[in-house]
Amino acid sequence: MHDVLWQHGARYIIKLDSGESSGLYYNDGPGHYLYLQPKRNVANAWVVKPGNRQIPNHPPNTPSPQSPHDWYESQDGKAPALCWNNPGDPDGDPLRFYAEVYGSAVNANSGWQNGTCWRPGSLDGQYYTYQWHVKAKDSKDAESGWSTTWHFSIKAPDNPPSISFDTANGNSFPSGRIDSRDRNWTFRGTASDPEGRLGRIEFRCSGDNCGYQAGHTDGGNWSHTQNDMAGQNDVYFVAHDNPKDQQTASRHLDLRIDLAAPVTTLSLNNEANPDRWPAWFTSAVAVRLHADDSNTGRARSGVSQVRYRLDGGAWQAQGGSDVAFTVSSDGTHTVEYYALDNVGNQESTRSVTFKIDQTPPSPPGGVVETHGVVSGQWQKAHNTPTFTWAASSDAISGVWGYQFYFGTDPNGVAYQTFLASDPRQWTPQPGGVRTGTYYLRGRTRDNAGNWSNWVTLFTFRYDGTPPENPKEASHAAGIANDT
Ligand SMILES: [Ca+2]
Ligand SMILES: [Ca+2]
Ligand SMILES: [Ca+2]
Ligand SMILES: [Ca+2]
Repeated sequence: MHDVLWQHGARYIIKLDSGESSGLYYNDGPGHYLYLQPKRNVANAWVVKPGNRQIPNHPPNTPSPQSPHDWYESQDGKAPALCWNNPGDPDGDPLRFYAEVYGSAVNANSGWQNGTCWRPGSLDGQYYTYQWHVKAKDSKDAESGWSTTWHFSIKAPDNPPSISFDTANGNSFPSGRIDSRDRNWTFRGTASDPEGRLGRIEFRCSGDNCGYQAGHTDGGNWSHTQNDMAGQNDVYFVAHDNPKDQQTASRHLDLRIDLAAPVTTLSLNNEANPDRWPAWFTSAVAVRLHADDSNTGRARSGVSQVRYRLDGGAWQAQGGSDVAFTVSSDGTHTVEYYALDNVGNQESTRSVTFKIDQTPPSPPGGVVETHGVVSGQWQKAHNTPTFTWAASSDAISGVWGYQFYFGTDPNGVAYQTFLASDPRQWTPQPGGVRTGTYYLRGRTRDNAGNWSNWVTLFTFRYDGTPPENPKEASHAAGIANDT
């Protein structure tokens, strides 16, 4: 009966037996039984605690290192975190772990801990090679064996170098940009390495034309000379260290080398094409100068000023790229001009000459009728007048020629043209004129195209009508008969 009860989970059972060897069974703890009268196959008395039957404990499985990998090297001067797996326990017991750095120049241990990582911070700054392993313990204090041994090293830290790019041809370029027309450049700066293992200083350049290297000095006070640079270039330097060849770049210089002078164009009265300028201007001339800067590659510094002078006078400087002025006096004029860009490139002096004549010539004068007819007097002897005149004068461009009118209109204009080189003689009506009053009028033109005003030069009067009475009659116009 008691066997059945026990096997079915009765918690406590006592049985008394009347046999020769009554005894007592009792449980005094997990896994331990006191058993009296063991030879008896029928116990006299028992005490049983079901579930407290002896269950053997198993030690944990042995953990394995996980990270960092074996023979890891720490570069920052500090110990790495050491990690391992949780290998589990055959009984499912919770585990704790004990890692240790051992057999090294300096040692350390984690103590028993729950986590599976441990950073041996006491090793920071101690630059040796170490070995480590780990073991586990279950909640019943059973321990695994030690894991395999892994290794790591803590290296002295190696920081990158530093570099400063201080000057370019002595200019500290606080804006990061230099405009210049210099082609040869010496760059200077300093560099250092925290570990004192500074390597080379490297010139870096990209752009229109980086020229060629003409000198280079590495070291804490480095320098670099580059010749025949041109255009826009991005310049900086890179410091290297040893042995890891860590690299640090300096600040950049936007170097713009403009070698091209501006080009200035001139217009007269808004006409820039000299082929369309007149030989002579007959009014004041508006002179305009406009300069455009030329570039070298992508470098164009811009026009700073235009300089000019008129007729050999004092040079004038005008900031910016435009100049305008008026020339109003007669004569031949010369404008010399050039422009400068912002880095001092100077255009070759250009020169333009033009002429102004806005003064009319003197009108025709000195008119003579070659038969002796007197201006304004009636006469009947000559009805085919021939006139001569004196040359007009023109102080500026010279006399080009004349125009004459001959007719009955006292205000008549535009009849016959004579060039200055033609004979100054005119017989306006070779067939003769009828009775009447005729006016010779004329004007003079100069080579610039200026005309004098029309003027009446001669009044020719002819009366070919016979008188009605030879003694008494008189001409209607009042001319006396010559008997
Ligand atoms: Ca266990
Ligand atoms: Ca270094
Ligand atoms: Ca330029
Ligand atoms: Ca003139």
